[in-house]
Amino acid sequence: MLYPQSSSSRAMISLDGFWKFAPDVNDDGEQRGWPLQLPADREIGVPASWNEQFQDLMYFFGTGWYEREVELSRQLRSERIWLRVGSANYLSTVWVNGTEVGRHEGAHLPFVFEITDHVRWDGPNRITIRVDAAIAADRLPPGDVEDEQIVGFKGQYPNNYYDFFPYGGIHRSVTLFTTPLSFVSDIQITTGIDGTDGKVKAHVGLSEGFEGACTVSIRGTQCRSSVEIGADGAKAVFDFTVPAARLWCPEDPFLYELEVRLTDGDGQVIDQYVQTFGIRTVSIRGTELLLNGKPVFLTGFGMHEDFPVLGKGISPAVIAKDFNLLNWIGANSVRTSHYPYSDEFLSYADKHGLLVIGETPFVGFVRSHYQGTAILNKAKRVITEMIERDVNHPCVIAWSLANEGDTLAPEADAFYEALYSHAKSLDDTRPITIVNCVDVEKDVALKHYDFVSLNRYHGWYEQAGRLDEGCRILSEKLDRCYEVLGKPVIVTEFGADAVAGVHVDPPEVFSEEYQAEMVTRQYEIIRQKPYTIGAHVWSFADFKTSQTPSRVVVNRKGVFTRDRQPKLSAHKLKALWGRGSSKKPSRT
Ligand code: GCB
Repeated sequence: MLYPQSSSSRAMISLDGFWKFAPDVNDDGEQRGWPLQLPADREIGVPASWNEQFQDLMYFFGTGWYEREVELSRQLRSERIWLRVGSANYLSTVWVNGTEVGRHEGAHLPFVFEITDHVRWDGPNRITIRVDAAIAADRLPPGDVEDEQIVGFKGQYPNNYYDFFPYGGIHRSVTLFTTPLSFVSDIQITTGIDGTDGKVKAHVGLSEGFEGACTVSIRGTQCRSSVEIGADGAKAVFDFTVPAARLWCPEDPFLYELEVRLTDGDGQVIDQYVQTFGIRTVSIRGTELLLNGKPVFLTGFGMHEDFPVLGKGISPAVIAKDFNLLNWIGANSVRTSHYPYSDEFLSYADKHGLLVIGETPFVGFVRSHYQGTAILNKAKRVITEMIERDVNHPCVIAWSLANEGDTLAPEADAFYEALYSHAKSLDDTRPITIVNCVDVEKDVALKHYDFVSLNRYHGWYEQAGRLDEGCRILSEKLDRCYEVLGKPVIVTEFGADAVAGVHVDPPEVFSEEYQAEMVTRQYEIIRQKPYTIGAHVWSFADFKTSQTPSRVVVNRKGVFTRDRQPKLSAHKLKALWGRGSSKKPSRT
């Protein structure tokens, strides 16, 4: 799916700002005619979760309705009109002027509906969006799972089961955009390297019925090619060689621009779309992760899209701040725990050279999810949406298809193998992993994946307060993991809660000193292992969770506070990573 863009052939109108809002406490808004007129007495900010904008909505996990009006310029009358929602948690239904135009399931990926036939040109258009944020076992991520199946997070409030707050609402931008009648509908770019040449393959999708020329060029190079498209052709493939290519990497995140132009028989430009991309390769060789053929060690964090008041709503300022801090501390990578992040985050990462493991929203699958095909099919659909959206981002170097599912259950074997093959069939240019938190010797799923991701809390959930013992056990468990699986390992989570301002010497749990000592010591243990490809501290910043005795209002494992102030651990990691220990010791 192409990100909306304004160009000589396309217009964009942002619908971000204030929308009328009504909580649908009895879930009967539709019967009461809300698609035609919302009886809203309040206005709410979009994009942002509804929960922190009004106190009475903090613990509202039902259905919320949004409405706003927009008038369109007559100049757009000959165009096709589309409505795009960057993301909304969880089930969305959209009406335009009272007519339903589409529904989408899923909290973290965009959806687009064509609304051309429902738009009026003689007055305001009413856009209504219903967002059902209920927590349920068959949603992704699943919540309210049958009690006996739950391993952790039992009895928390609300009962979402995964460890982040189940915020509701429209979390990413809402945009109206236009395309011409015939238009570029899809671009997928893959790249390779041959000596100093870059190899670029572009698959270009076109809307049905286009007849004319499709010309593709790479700006700033001699690469240019054109094909004639007949009425039956909806896809064209282009191969280019870029001599002396500038390879995308963290030190030089150079982005090329691929321009697609559609022209009619008279040579008039009908549509134009520019897609950025980077020329780079990612692979696993033995125990190494290679970027452009060179080993790279991932240093950084698992994080969350989470900020006070915004909840899970995106803000360019928060993205800029987070990247500033990632750069300050010396991190080269993050995992989008535990769901696909915004397009805007990934585009920023492309430009600033941050390496990203892109994760699905499959957190904490339990045995019942592996029965039948309903969840499997739903999960495959999400993987498809995620890969189609993100495939052109050079920053995304790997996919993580699940976090901490029950991978001991025998049924998990076939389930995770099916997820792996599905993702590989859509993208064979990136390594794929799942994140494990159980005994690797009994794990039935990891063997299907290209590298192993481990979440380990020795010195916190286990060996709490006993860091020497925790460090020793972590080291032994890592070695055992490599012995059993023989695959490269990244520790995707290790860390401790620290309440900012709590100081204890000698270090004790919940103090800044304990967290700082734990993450720096364990980081060094992980880095020294010859088979590791990365170490991600959990977590980048404190984040909101459900209420439970183990959480002091928020999860405090951030090395930054929720409002992004550094704890002692942030200073210690900065010193460590700044001294060059974000690299592997050389293998001689
Ligand atoms: C984990 C989960 C993460 C939690 C973290 C914790 O293993 O993957 O979502 O937030 O532990 O702090 O308990």
